[in-house]
Amino acid sequence: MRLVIVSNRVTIPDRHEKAAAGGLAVALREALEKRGGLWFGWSGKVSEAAAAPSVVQRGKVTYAVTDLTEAERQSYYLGFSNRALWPLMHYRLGLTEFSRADYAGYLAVNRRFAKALIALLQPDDIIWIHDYHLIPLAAELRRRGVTNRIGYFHHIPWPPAEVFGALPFAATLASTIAAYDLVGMQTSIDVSNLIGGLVSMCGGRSDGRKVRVGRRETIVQAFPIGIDVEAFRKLAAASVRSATTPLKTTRQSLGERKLVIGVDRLDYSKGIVQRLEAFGQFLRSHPEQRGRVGLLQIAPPSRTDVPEYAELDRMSDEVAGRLNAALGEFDWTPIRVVKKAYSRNALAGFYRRAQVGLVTPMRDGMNLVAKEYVAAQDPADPGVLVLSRFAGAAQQMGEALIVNPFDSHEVAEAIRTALAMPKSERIRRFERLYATIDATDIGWWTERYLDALSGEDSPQPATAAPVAARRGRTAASGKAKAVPSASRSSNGKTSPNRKPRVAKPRARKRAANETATRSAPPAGLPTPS
Ligand code: ADQ
Repeated sequence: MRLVIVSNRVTIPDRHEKAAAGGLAVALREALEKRGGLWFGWSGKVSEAAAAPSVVQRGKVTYAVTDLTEAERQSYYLGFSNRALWPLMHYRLGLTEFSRADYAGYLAVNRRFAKALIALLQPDDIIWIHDYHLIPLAAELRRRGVTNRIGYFHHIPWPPAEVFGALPFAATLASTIAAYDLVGMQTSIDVSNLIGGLVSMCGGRSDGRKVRVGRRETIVQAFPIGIDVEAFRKLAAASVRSATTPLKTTRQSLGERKLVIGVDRLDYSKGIVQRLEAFGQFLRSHPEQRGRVGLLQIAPPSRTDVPEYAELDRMSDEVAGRLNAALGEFDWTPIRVVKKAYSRNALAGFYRRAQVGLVTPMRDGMNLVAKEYVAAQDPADPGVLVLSRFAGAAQQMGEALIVNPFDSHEVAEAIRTALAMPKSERIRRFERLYATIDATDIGWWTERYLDALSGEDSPQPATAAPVAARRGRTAASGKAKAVPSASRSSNGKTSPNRKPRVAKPRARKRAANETATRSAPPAGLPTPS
């Protein structure tokens, strides 16, 4: 069975490239290489006329990419996807801008993608479509007679029907979800919101896992996305030894000062401005900390063509400047905002150096930075994760300090608690967090989703134990993995004096599942915002 992946943007690796930057891109490419497959989507380029896709072969993977016209980029991508769906899905009705012309452009691009894709499909392909740009794609494929198994994964939150229903044509768009065989969401909250919407807006019927709209039945299930934990752990451990990574330079420039780190695309959903304000609040409430700790906020600009993003860029500069002027000293700048992208190596080194990882989105599907921060820690002296309760990751990562990002005092106090936390407690929290993210890493996620899509998975409720737990092994590797613990030294090697802890896979998976569901409100209840 060939795997066909469809995503809004597709980057064709150049021939000499060793590894792509993002964990998701790497994981999807690996899944394709294993089975042999096709990756279809937008090239990221704009051209005058919508031409047939160009097809490039790299090993066992065929890349088929198509350009957009400028009108399509404006309506489908910048307009409906990023000015209507993105804010709406992040519960930001005030920022949601709907235009019928943009919606028509969104549907037209999905139609065009469907037509182009059909020409490339084989009868036994399984098709995996990614994210909100392409919600109606399966319906367009079905309309043209495609009967293959088609799955969808929604990377961002899905809001309750009261919010989603504000979108004109909400029911029409939501009902196109029924064209999929399997819909993957990040959390059980997203699952119950989507099912609730399909029932209340589209007349669907559901048992909480399957939903029937019209004549089609779709499974909606939570698959919390993970990262390549082992690779990230190795990168971070290597950064300690390397003389050239930014970690060394950061150490020199910070001296003994503690570091709080934030890493995000510059996006209003990430709560960057609110985070800067909370750090200012922390310094005002705890003046003894001034000069002893700094915040490094790494935030490369994204979607700069959308006005709300340009405004955020300006605001973050303004707030950091104001706080630095009010609280800084001649030899200490409290907040550094760096607006550029870094390599995975460099990021891993920054995370490792930081005593506090500050991940405080106002709303986020999952948030991979929270997982990367934990993966990068020194098991013998780990930092503390402060995590927004509105990140999907909070459903799994209950040992972080969970905060409400709308309350700057609460975030400020969590920073204080994290900085003062005794080592034994930091280690205890780290070990549980690491075990969770390791048990549900990116390999586990890809395998579990594809098993479910290809029908090799047995039925389970939306918040059920990970498949691998029931198989009694880790899905990613098929065998038990050692959890780094305090018995490992900072270079990642096992200390001869203490035995490494090897988590029992069953227990680890159970722990992962317990933390995955602990902080979730009962199914059907909207999350507070
Ligand atoms: P994003 O909104 O992009 O993803 P996130 O999950 O945090 O958010 O992933 C961002 C990625 O970009 C991380 O891997 C991070 O390391 C990287 N990154 C951020 N700043 C960087 C910098 N300055 N330099 C280099 N790399 C940087 C969407 C959803 C999320 C969901 C993911 C995956 O919004 O909720 O977790 O998809 O499903």
